Amino acid sequence: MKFMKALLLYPEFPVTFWSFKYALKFISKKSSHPPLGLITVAAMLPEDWEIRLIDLNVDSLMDKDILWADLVFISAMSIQLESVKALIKRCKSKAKRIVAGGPLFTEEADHFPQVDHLVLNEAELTLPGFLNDLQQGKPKKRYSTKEFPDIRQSVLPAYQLLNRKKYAVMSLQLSRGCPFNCEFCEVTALFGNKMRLKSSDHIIEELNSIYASGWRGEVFFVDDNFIGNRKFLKSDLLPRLTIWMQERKYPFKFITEASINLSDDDLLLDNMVKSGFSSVFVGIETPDEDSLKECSKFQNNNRDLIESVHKIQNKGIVVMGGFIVGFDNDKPSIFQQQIDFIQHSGIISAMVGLLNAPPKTKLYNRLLKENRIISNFSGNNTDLAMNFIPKMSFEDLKHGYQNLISGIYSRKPYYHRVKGFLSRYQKSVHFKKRFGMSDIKALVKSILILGIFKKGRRYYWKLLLWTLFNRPKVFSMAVTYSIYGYHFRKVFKIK
Ligand code: B12
Ligand code: SF4
Repeated sequence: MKFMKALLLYPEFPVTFWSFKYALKFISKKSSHPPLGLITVAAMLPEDWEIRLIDLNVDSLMDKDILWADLVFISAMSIQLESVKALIKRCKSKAKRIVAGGPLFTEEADHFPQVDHLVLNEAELTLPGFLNDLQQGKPKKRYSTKEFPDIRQSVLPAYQLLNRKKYAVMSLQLSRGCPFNCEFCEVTALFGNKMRLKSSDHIIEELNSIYASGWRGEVFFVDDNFIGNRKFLKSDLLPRLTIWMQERKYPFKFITEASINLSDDDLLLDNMVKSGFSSVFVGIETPDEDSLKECSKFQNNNRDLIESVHKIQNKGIVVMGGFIVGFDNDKPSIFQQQIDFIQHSGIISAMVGLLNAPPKTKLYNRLLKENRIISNFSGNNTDLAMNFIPKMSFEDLKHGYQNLISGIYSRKPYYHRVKGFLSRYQKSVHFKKRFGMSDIKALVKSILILGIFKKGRRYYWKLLLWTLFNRPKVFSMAVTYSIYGYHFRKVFKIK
């Protein structure tokens, strides 16, 4: 293969709920997660190519980097669109050839005429064709597939390219796809319904690589639904993970995403705790049974959702939750119902968004037939925008949404929720790490910013003092959640 200099670019994220931008500065990090898709692509490029990775969320891109490259590779999700457009313009002004892939381009390929090569869907299937044609000197404009690759054959991501000290969390992936069919969800459109998993050996190899890179701390299994194959987890992966973690004295804290039926399986929960899982993101969406039926979220129907959340929390796993308003079945009472639910559940990081219809989803197709789609999908569900006409008036929805946000993120209800959660939360015995230097720095910064300079100091001090005297084992969590609260208030512009 002809020698090439490949510049891999990850566009900047705007400030959003998940960017954790305002929280990261307390721990001197630049970005929460590394670009796993891009380092996976990097590992699939010919060995003799020279590769440079610039994640614009953690490093600056210089003109000399662009001039250096023969080929520029861009990976992005929809929310990075503004930065993508700027990058394309910049690279094109220097006459560079661009190769693009990832969810944004896969879903909206026709919107990027300036990209020379759209290598869509999962790179395991489409990238080899592009590289082959490039070698022959006749690369095409578009490479796509309707197939889903067997990810047991996936390469080990090129973790060594990352500037790892700048990230708060490291990522790896066990599976792609989800067996459920929620109407609004892009995951099944992008990755299918059939769970495709790597082997335990594969995962251990990836963990070894992350460990060898010197990483310690939080590691995110970026699966859409980690528990899509529970039998494999219980009989194979989790026992192996437990041994691996025990041998190294629990160097990582695992985080993942899972459906609520996790709470139905005690053995699975116990195994997850033993193998080092500390938090899980769960799509709760809504406490309204009719709206759950409307979006085909049947796994959430007919259950006491609060009890399910508490069950997971009581095992020692923190629950983060996704919530949506704007379903056709939503009544004016939904906003207060969501507030009550979130406050009682003790879910601190509650991602509440307005319903949007990403292209290629079942929801998008239904709304298109009903002539209700009105604009492009921005990828951001907290920017007070919807890309379709809702049943409730948009003004009422917007107003209700704003009340909902202030009902859970204003200082009083927020600190109240944190205290309620910490008063009953039992931290897993496996994580013995006490306050380290970085925790001390975060504490000092939080004292300066939240305890001295900012409004609402009394809430901060009340929580810290209460925790210190009543629940000292979770004191670091009280500090962390105070910092998160600051981020959430800034993102939602709560004074
Ligand atoms: C981990 C994750 C996150 C993490 C970290 C994100 C990050 N920096 O990487 C967090 C929690 C922060 C997050 C947040 C959000 N996320 Co997210 N996230 C994921 C998740 C679960 C895994 C991503 C991942 O690492 N996958 C593993 C890698 C290997 O896969 P990949 O990136 O897709 O790459 C493959 C291909 O796409 C392709 N490819 C990728 N890039 C390139 C580049 C080139 C050149 C080529 C050739 C190929 C190629 O090849 C790779 C190998 O097959 C995906 C779902 C999923 N299964 O992918 C959603 C997903 C990417 N997220 C999504 C969304 C919507 C969001 C949010 C907007 C949610 C919200 N409402 O706030 C936010 C926005 C982020 C922000 N900062 O504000 C959507 C994106 C849809 C879209 N059209 O863009 C996805 C697809 C989930 C979904 N709902 O369908 N997310
Ligand atoms: S459970 Fe989650 S990932 Fe699976 S289809 Fe529903 S929203 Fe998508």
